[in-house]
Amino acid sequence: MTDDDKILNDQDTLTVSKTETRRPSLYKVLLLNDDFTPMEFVIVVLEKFFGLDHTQSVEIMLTVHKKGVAVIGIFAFEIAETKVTQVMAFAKANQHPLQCTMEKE
Ligand code: TYC
Repeated sequence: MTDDDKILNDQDTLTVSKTETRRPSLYKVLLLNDDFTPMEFVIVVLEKFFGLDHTQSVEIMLTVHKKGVAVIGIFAFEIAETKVTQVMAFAKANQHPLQCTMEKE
């Protein structure tokens, strides 16, 4: 429940109604390790599609490399979906088997 909407109608009667605002569900975007995608390519992906700086990108790439998977961002559904599509298309275009997925938080 948030702000009240106050409307003064033509009989000068004050109508107060509640506006329901729903926060959008959030989705985790996950990057998966594999044995073939070059480390430098993964770093470029993180910089290019997730706006991370080089240091953050190296750190996250190494986390995925060591642990097998990492959450690389949390977004509303359509943004998460766009990121996954962009990463998968970029990996495919460069013939790397890199996998990026999303799941509801
Ligand atoms: N394991 C890869 C290698 O040794 C590097 C890598 C890291 C691949 C993260 C995918 O999401 C990944 N070249």
